[in-house]
Amino acid sequence: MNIQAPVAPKANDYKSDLKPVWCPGCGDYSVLSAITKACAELALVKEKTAFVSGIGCSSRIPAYTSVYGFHSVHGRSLAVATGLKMARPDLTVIVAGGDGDGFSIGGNHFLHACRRNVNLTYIVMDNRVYGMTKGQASPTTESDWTESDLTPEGPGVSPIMPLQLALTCGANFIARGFSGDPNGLSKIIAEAIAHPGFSFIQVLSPCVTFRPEQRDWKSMIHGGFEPTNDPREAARRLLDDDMFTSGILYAGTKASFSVPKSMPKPATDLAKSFKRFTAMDDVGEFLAHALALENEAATRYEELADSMKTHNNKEVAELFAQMADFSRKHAAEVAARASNVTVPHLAPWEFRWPGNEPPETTDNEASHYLMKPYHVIQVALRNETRGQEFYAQVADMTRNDEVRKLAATFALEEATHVAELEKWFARFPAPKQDWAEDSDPANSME
Ligand SMILES: Cc1ncc(C[n+]2csc(CCOP(=O)(O)OP(=O)(O)O)c2C)c(N)n1
Ligand code: SF4
Repeated sequence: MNIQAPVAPKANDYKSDLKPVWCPGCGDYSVLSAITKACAELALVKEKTAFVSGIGCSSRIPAYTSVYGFHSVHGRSLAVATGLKMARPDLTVIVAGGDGDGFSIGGNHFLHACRRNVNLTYIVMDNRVYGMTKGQASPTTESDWTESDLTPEGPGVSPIMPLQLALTCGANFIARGFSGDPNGLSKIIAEAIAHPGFSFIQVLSPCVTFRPEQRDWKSMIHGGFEPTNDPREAARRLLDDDMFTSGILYAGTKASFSVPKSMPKPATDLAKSFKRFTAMDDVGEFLAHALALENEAATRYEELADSMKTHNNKEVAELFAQMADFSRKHAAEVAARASNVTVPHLAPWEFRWPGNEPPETTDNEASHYLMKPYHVIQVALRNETRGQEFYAQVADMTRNDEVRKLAATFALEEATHVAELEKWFARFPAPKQDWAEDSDPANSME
């Protein structure tokens, strides 16, 4: 933990200038106040504090604070935070998100974060619903809640019990708080941050829009948990829990996880790693790479075509499907050349790409559901150029004449595709600057 400063900071020092876009009355406002108050109480150094979240209404919270923030991917906040803490053990890392983010799509990360016991503080703002996507049931929703059109007769399955899960999986600090008691909550949060290892706080934070009945939580919440460092005693207390008991349930004594000293360092010399990955002297191995390169490119284009179809972006879906066809044709041409060569079957880890994936595979972040045909051409152009560079490198480095000849031919073919694609820009001119603005977004909090 990083303690600062001769002048005692105030909660407001940890708030950003952004005005939260949560619905009026949403419990998350008070959670924000409790967190900033806890930061002030501990006098955390802002530059040494990082706040990581996933996706959801609650996951917007880092932007409303003035510490470093990372609004990451749905369900992946704990993975991001774990990586961050491992790389920068000097930082105080706080993680927050919703019950959907943390227990549904991110449920697996939650189990392993508890057992790994990295020194993080994880605050789940639990409203027993997916707020941001307009009110679907989450893993903590009551089995008989019938207000969602998706589950008109209720989810019909028992809600999970986050505190029980955290205890059995090995979290070192476990508590429950309530947004309606921001002072009590800020004390719990401060204790959690100061406690070593993985600290988990379930905060009951009403979604007044999709679960208006949760306004009654203020009359249902009650104290009762007293901290113990005995997991059996904590388990016994949970047997009597009605899901509204608040306080610190468990404060364990396990040491935090830290990176073993012998951990290998990531490669830093890219040029060296490129050489190691691409010097290919065997014709069969080279053709196995060429086939995989085209087939993987086609598969990713097909996935993108499907995804665009789902978003009703038909023109772009068709163009991606066309790109997939081209890649499949190229794969067939490579296969024809390989007909009298024994091409080994390589396991995924046996491929020697210069990066993590075949060079013509579209990056996941290159797509956007509102993208235009112009962007598809940009994406395809980048892929073909990378393919061309890959083949040119192989031709340059190999000691086998046949591989050199084939790789040079493929590089030339890729160059032809690049030239061809460049002409396509005339067919699909650049879109207006506001192409990414959605006139009918999935949910707007403003
Ligand atoms: C990979 C992925 N799947 C689904 C979504 C859609 N999505 C956005 S937020 C959300 C659930 C939010 O619920 P919760 O985590 O409980 O947070 P709340 O909005 O209630 O605060 C979902 C399913 C997404 N953004 N990304
Ligand atoms: S939808 Fe619910 S969780 Fe989201 S801001 Fe509104 S009240 Fe809060």
